[in-house]
Amino acid sequence: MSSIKGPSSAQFDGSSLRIAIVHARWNKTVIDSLVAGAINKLKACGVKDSNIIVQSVPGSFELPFACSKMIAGSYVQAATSSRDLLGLNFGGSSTSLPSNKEPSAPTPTLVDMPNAPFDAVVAIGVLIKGSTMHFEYICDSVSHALMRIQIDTGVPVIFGVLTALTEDQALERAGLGRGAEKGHNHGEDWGLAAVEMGTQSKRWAEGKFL
Ligand code: DLZ
Repeated sequence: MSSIKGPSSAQFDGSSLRIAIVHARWNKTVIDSLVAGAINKLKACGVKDSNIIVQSVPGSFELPFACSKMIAGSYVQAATSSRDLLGLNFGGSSTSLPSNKEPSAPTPTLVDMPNAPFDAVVAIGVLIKGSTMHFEYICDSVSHALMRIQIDTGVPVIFGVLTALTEDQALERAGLGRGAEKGHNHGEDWGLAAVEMGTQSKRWAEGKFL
């Protein structure tokens, strides 16, 4: 009998979204497949290559810190870009304007800002239980921290952390199962979730509830 698990499908247009992926490097084979799955679905939803930013950290424990810094950094990048587009950046100073230049009218929404803040971040890690309590501590702290970051920043953080009891469990959840059944690549679901949450959070923030 086929499984009833998983989300029902919904189609969202990602062409105006900027999405970050931050992944751990522990358990690389599984990570690579999950990251590829997420990127494939982002692109299938129309997210532009140039709007998919991928960064890595050593292990899953570093994911929350990286998400937090990257979200904050994307606002700095966006502010810098909009100053540049408005012609307000001259030689690194945004306060001193050359005498022959009038400041442009502040119309950043009319231009295509190359470095907009991230609409969603996908945090990808693979934790595989060992013989100590290390696994439990990291699973617990990372999941709580990622939840806190999305609530505190208002930017959706997709929980792409596998918490597997065995290597086989991890492989199967990345579509790399060793048996006849390869399993399903959960990275694909995370890419779709990023586009949905990025789109919806923008709409909800504008008071649009269709
Ligand atoms: C140390 C460690 C261990 C034992 N296992 C994993 C793992 O299965 N998955 C993972 O992403 N990271 C692991 N790490 C590394 C920690 O997440 C972290 O990078 C280090 O403790 C340094 O802070």
